[in-house]
Amino acid sequence: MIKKAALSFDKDLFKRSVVYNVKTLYRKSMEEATPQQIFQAVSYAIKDAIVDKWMTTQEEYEKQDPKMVYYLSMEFLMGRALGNNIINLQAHEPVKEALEELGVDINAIEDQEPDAALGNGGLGRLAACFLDSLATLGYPAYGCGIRYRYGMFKQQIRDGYQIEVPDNWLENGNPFELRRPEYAKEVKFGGYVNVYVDENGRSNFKQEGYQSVNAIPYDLPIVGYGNGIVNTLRIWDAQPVECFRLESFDKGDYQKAVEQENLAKNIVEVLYPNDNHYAGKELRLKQQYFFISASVQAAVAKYMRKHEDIRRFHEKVTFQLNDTHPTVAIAELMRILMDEYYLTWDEAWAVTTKTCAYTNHTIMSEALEKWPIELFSRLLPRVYQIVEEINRRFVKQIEQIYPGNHEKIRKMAIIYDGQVKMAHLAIASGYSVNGVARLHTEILKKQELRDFYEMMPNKFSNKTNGITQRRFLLHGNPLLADWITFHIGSDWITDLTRLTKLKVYADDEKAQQEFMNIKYKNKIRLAEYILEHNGIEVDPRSIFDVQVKRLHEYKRQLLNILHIMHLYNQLKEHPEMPFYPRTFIFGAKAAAGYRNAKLTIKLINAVGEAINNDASICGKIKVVFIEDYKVSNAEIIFAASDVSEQISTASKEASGTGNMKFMLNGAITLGTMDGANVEIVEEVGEENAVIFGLSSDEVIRYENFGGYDPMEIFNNNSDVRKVLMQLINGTYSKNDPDLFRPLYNSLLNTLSTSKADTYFILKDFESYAEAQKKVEAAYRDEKGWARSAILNVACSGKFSSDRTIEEYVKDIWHLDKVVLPLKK
Ligand code: 26M
Repeated sequence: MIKKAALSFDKDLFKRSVVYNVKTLYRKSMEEATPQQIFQAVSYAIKDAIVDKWMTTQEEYEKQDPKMVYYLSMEFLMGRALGNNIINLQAHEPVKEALEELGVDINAIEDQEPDAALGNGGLGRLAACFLDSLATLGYPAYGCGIRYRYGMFKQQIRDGYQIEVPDNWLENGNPFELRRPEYAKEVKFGGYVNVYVDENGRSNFKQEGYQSVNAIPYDLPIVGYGNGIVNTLRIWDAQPVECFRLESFDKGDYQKAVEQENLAKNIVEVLYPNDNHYAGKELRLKQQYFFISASVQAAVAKYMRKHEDIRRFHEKVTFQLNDTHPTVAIAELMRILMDEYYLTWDEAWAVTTKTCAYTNHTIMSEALEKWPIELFSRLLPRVYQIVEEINRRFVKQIEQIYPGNHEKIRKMAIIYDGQVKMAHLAIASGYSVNGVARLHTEILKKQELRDFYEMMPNKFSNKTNGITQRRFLLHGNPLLADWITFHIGSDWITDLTRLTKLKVYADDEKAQQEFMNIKYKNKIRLAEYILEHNGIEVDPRSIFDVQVKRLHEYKRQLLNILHIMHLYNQLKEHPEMPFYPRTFIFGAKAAAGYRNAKLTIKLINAVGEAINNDASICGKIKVVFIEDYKVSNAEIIFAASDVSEQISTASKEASGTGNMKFMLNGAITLGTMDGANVEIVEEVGEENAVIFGLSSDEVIRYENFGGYDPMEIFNNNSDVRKVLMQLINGTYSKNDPDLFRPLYNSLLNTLSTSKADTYFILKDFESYAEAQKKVEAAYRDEKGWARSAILNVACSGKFSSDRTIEEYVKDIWHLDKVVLPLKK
């Protein structure tokens, strides 16, 4: 089958372009060039193919003047660009052939690209999936973020411990980016606000005595799949503002110049590697205001190039706030409208409250952003004045609705107890609040944001997350993608619901065999990766049981590894017991300062070390910790997985998106009724997933009664007791028996300084172990398993980010699709 766009891709031109680029960039022939140099040359050749479409798209946006969404996010976890761009240009076949003819393997070239890891985990990757879907669906959109010099740290495992290594992703340059200094914006920090009354009697607010930096935009193309649309991800770099000539410095100027230079250097230096955890760092607030001020200024300037009346800004622009991190956009827009365009408060408010919409991604209370007033007002004096006024009016409104109810004000005020509460600001000032899975949204409405929901129910809606099938199936699992296309055609690439057509193959024995054979080949590919990176041999015929995600106590990697310790105990005690060989695979980065998370990584590696080298169990269990889990190796891992571990404490995982990527690749979910797992089970049927553990209602009920008593389980369950004792008797830490005591304490807390087992690991242990037995029994039934796996793929249609984006467009953004003119 020859694709339309493949015909329009000029293979010979591409080949000449690659050879030419190698020559002009490196003065080398193809034979002499290194793989990295060929990667650069190929990327520039692909960029050539993108640029025309990019210009046409942007010209068309100029002409048609459609409403645009600005997706404001501190994080965009893009992964690699080259392979994805080739796929979305529908040029994979010709490019692969062309490179073969040049004696080059396309996969080896793709492997040369460092991941663009400008994000931590779920929230950052969701932003990347959304950009792919927006472009593919033809919606006018900008992503706005920060061009961190260093992205998410590289993880090395040394002696079982995580070591963080700086991610110098720009070392060899970024061939796809475009520096655009002509659109630079100045961003001001600190100083004080003076009020001047002008000749019209108008008060003018001026920030003075400030420090400033220049924000320089770098644009990255976001290629839509096969539709000629190319949107823009704009990430901002910081440069010092040029002040005076050196010789004219007096003492004060010199001091200021040095400080401004440092400010510019520090601001975009590094991504904070915390996931679901707020630390209250001053530099983090600077990062937030830096990219928000630049982005809002740019959006307003762009609007004013074509329009007269700033009062109608919201008709052409909507800002989607990716969690509270960009929430300062609300006050910044108010500031620009009032101080620079002289709108009254009411006029500015009318615009702002129709422009900004907020997505909540977590109910973990430690993730809520609350800035100390002292810090906030010192750094952003004018913005703080505006937040104060928003708060004053909001509190007045609460008092009108709930007269005399101080409790409401205490719980809902934007400024309270010396803190600025960013979620409250976002909800009070935005026109939309959404959660990211049905259960999550219900918990927001009934628990966390209950008061806000009661006061303004119409703002709330659910938008269940999704993922892009272009990256996580078409690119990551080409064997399965081809098999699917062979059976049902290629429409699924842009309409994932078409996968339901695969249902008829679920009971077809030939299809089952083909499907499992593809899974087997993908398992060999992962086994090779593991052998190369870990030096561990794993059997691709064993069950690949996988938990890959950020390391966090609520995600309960500890439950998984405790259960592995238990299985190992059983195998040692009963060597003859029936046991289907299993490969347990982990991948996870821990925030650098998160002690229990880092200790869990050490535990996984210590248990792996012991089990993998114990000849007496004949290799029945293997435990592998994949170093540096990231988007590029994730694609290989999902494709090769049999079992998808989604075992968070019910109510804690807002949605999860890894769960969807596993499902799309035919893994069976072993999970709690949490986040989007609930909807996954609803789609595929509970007979095709394995569910265990407390429900979110049960968890919340326990929490409201101050927790539960894990000692009871310790006393009554000898399996649990044995495993827990192994944490503190040196079984996995011979030289330091106390090494894992903090993990033991987190579960039992004999010191009673804090609550014990707050994530219900022991409470759910038995249920989890039962569920794992069901997994084994199910896998032994080869046909039954193949059937379930195929049905998982067939029922995954709902979880495309294309569906999610269509819902945002219909309910929140109200955008129109852009149609490109036919090429002459
Ligand atoms: C906050 C302050 C300082 C430094 C970092 C942060 C921070 C960074 C990332 C806080 C939270 C961050 O991400 C939260 C996150 O990734 N949430 C996940 O969002 C996914 C997409 O909606 C969901 O699928 C996951 O369930 C949710 O955990």
